[in-house]
Amino acid sequence: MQAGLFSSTPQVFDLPQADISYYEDFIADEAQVYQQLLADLQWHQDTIQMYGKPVLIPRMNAWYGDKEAAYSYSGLKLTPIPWTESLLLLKQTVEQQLNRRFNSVLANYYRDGADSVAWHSDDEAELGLNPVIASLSFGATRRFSLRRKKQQQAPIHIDLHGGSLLVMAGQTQQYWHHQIAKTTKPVAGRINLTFRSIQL
Ligand SMILES: O=C(O)CCC(=O)C(=O)O
Repeated sequence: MQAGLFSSTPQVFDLPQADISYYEDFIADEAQVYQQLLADLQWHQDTIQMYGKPVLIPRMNAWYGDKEAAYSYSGLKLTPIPWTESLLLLKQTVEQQLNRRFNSVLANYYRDGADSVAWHSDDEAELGLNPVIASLSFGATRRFSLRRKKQQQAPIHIDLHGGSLLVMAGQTQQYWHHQIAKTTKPVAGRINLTFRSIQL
């Protein structure tokens, strides 16, 4: 696999207390990378407790990273699986572009439009106060929405294309929630990789 970089000029969103950049065409051979990640990663569907009852989350996950980089997510304690070659290559490509290091990645696989992630922020203590989250997308385009935690106004929508890189930095996680809503439109699979740096 080749993680070919072909665009390095981002679209920057002018939002209060948020720092969001979007590189629409970041990975050149995204369809090939999608197939490789789908085949290679150890996907599983987690269960969370909701109102005291176990509920399957509506997407598949896999957590990879350096061995020290343990992480809690929606009440789940995740121990990272060691990096695959293709994830390492993608990590290095993102690190070069952003000039910063990541020690883990949460992979999400949305099988169809019924898979989603509800409004949340990546504000777990392990990530530090103003984390940089670098999010690569592969496969079908899905709508990413952002909404302020307080002073709620209409959400901002960004359609994340296969091959794109979205970077959330600064105070974004403190002041904004994000989601991938379900859609009734027929939509193929999508894989998202959110590179993170767990504070050790
Ligand atoms: O799939 C996406 O683009 C968002 C994933 C996400 O919000 C997360 O992993 O925290």
